[in-house]
Amino acid sequence: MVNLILFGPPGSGKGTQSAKILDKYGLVHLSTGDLLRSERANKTPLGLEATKFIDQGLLVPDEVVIGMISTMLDANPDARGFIFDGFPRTTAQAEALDKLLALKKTAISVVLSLEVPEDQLIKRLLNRGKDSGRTDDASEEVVKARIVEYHSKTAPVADHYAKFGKFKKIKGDGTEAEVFDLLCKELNELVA
Ligand code: B4P
Repeated sequence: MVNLILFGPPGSGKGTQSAKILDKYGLVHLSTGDLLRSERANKTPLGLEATKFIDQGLLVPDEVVIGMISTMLDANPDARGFIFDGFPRTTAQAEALDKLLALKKTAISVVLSLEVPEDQLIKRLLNRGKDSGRTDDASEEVVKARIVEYHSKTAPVADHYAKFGKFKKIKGDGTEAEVFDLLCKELNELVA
């Protein structure tokens, strides 16, 4: 079983590259961002609660996203592996994920971190905000708040997996195809 965490700051291309990896490797895609947006679109109590955080560029509370991931793991008992996109975003989420996977007698295979300079992240997100309708891409203020949140709460997740020798940086500021090629080089070795 191959379990990949696609890691990186907001706008680094996690969602974009996940879509390409799914097509090629047939892993199950678990994006907490997509799951939260779907809850929000359906106006569920969880979605309405999450909206308050997302609109300010803040992370949604750990217990909410950990619960969603736990449900999705149980819902896919026959998966040959998972891509975790946008999760874990805190050390508490990483510890919870490790435990959930251990219960299923598996573990994270590798964390691939998309490295993109901050000015490009801001440009990409504001550009997407022009027509995505995403409130968290709508203003420079909220985009910058997301990047601050990333540095304070998400960046430490890198150390958590580096301790186990599972963390690898990938140059994320090339074209989508160039970044995908770099990711495939890593994944081909794992999947073979
Ligand atoms: P996410 O949905 O995870 O979104 P993201 O970080 O904005 O995007 P991503 O890195 O996937 O970038 P993308 O490929 O789309 O999170 C949204 C919010 O949900 C969070 O802020 C938080 O509030 C909440 N949330 C989610 N997970 C959570 C968790 N675990 N805990 C707590 N809260 C959580 O690319 C961005 C743009 O760049 C696109 O327009 C794309 O076309 C462009 N792009 C991509 N690759 C490019 C390239 N190589 N060159 C040029 N442009 C590129």
